[in-house]
This record gives sequence, structure tokens and C-alpha cells, in this order.
Amino acid sequence: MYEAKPEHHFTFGLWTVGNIGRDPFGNPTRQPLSAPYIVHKLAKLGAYGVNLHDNDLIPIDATSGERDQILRDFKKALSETGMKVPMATTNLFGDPAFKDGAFTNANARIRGYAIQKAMNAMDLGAELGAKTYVFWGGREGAEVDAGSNTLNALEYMREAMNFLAEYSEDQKYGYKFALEPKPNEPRGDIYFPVVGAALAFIYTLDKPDLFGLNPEVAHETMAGLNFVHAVAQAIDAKKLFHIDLNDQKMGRFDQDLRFGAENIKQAFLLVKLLEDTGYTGMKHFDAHALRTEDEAGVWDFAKGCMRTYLILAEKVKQFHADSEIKALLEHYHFKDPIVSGLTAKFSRDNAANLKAHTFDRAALGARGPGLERLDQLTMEVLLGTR
Ligand code: GCO
Ligand code: MN
Ligand code: MN
Repeated sequence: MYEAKPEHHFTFGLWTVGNIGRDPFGNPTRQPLSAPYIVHKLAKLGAYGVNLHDNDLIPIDATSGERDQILRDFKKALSETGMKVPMATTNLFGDPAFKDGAFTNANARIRGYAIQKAMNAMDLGAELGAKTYVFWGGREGAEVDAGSNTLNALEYMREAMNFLAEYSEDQKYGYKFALEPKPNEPRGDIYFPVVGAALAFIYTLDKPDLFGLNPEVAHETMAGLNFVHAVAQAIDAKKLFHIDLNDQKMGRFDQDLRFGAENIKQAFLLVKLLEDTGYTGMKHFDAHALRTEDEAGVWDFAKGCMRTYLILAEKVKQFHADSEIKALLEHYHFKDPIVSGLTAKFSRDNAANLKAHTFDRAALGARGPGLERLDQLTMEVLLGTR
């Protein structure tokens, strides 16, 4: 029961299970794990694949000989296990060169270097079979706004996105690009802080069809927003290209907790949204084991993410099959075909008839939608008492 299988499309980043437990106050608590070792371990746990930043695999200062050897070993692990690399991305935040941003840096040379690094990382991702390319602008932000009017940054970002989309097409890589918004951390303020902001930006690009979103639970939660609503908006716009699953307490530092570790009801509603709308993309766990853990804890963490998703998917089925919940939902979605016929589309007749229609305002205000009972039953499904 609840055993992860490749068909579930669960993925992890090399940087997630490979996280060595460093934080701003403390040294690493775990040894680094090699990429081939991670691939073998995740394959045994039933993951579909592993995602990477260029420098998770190939150190930024590797010689071309070193690069080739690392790639050979990594590809061997992939072919031995059948693991895929569905998503790739660029580390544009770790090196001091990017301390004041990469694509949005005020320095034209750094912008050029960032685009060059992204092209090389896209080459690497394509070589490994990746079809989704993520842009997480960790350093694309500011603490000091006096140097720029922000419009420069938006223009620079647009230039980079347009350039790299053309590069992908020119190379026939077939990438879809997923923008990953985050409100802050590591910068004081990051541009495109939330899903809605990134979504609006996409339509200002030359090739909006190539761009979508990679929303992350922790990121909207850090901004105090409802993640399920954000994902729904991305789905509505047909822009949910990828998703980063983890968990987060509101008002805390960026925690990257195990999926479902904190807010079970939200995790359930998220799984429900993804399952109900037939999301078939990658379910990527962008989280890491607690700094307290040893390597055994890392694999418990990885197993836990996938198992919780599968348990919640089972609860979604139970929710839909529950006849009392069904009745409550019917009560909640009150239907009136006559009124709906009038509001479905504007016509002069419909407008005139709607104006002439008599609504019993007092009765509308008096009717209870039954949400207390619905929420309680949802909790009882989750708590296992139904
Ligand atoms: C974070 C982000 C990153 C990105 C990753 C892939 O908060 O650090 O979530 O983990 O997802 O860089 O683009
Ligand atoms: Mn994150
Ligand atoms: Mn992420």
C-alpha cells in the first residue's frame, strides 16, 4: 500500500536529498552524496526521476575532462535504473558573481554571463533528456531600490527569457519553461514574488506559449497566500508546467519541510486539485530532510513525501465517494437553470430579463451553505474516522 512507482511521476532534485544540512548559523551536518548514488537510492524508492541545476552535477570550475567523467558516471546510473531527468535548471544564485542578481543584474557583463551559463545548462539538460526548464530567480531581487526603478529589472528579465526561448527553439531542444516565483530569501525582495505576478509577466514575452509556472507550496505560504488558489489559477490559465511540493509554516524562514509535514488539510486540497484536474506532469519534492537528520533520515524524508501524497490521493477518492459529502456539495452548489441561462452570456434580452427577475434577498441571506459540516467531514476523512 502507498508504494511509490515511476508512473506516479515523483521526482526529487539532486540538491534536495543531497542537502547537507548547512544553514546560516551552522555547518553541514551530513556528508555529500554522489549523484549516481542518489539516482540508485531514489530509483529503489520508486521515484520517476531526478532533477538538477548544472552545478549540482558539474562543479562550476570543472575541467572539460572532469565534466565528461561526471556525465559518464551519471548517465550510467540513469541507464542502470531507468531514472529520468525531466527538469533541468541553472544555478544563478550560488556564485558571488550573482550576488546582486543574474538576468536582472544592473551590470551588463553579469547579465551576459548569466545568459551564457543558462545556455550551457540548457545544453546539459537537453543532453540528459530534460523537457522542462525552470527559472527560479533566487537572486533576482533587491534590498536597495534606490539604484533602479525596477522597470529595468523587468526589462532585463524579459530580454533574457526571450533570448533563451529563441536559443531553445534554434537548438530544437523542445523545452517548456517554468517560472518559479518566490517572495523573498535569499534576497530581501524577489521580483515576480507570487504566482499571479509571474503569470502576468509571461504574457509580455515574445513566446508566451513556451512559458508557464513552477509554483512551490513554501513560496506562496511564506507570502501568507493560499497555495491551492494559486495553483488553481495556474491550471485555469493552462500554465501549470511543473510543481514544487514541500511544506512550510507561515511567518518562518524558508523551511522546505517534507510534503504534508505541516498543513495536512492544505496538502489534501492540493492533491485533490491535482488529481481532480488530471495533472500528469512531474510532482517534484523541492524539500530536504531536517538538519537534525543523518542519511537514514534523508531517505525517510524522501519516502515520506511520496507516501503522504499517495495516502492523500486515496483520501481524495474517499472524499468523492462519501455520500454525505456528495449531498453537502450538491447543497452548496445550489442550481437555478433559469437564472444561469440569463447570466451565461450577455444579450440585451438576457440583461433585460435579469433586471426584471425578482430575487428573494432575505431568503438568499438566510440560507446556510453547510460549510461547517462539510469542513468537519473533510477533517474526519483526514483523521480516519469515516
Ligand atoms: C528555493 C527554490 C529552489 C528552486 C530550484 C530549482 O527556495 O531555493 O525553491 O529550490 O526550486 O533552484 O529552480
Ligand atoms: Mn523553495
Ligand atoms: Mn523550488
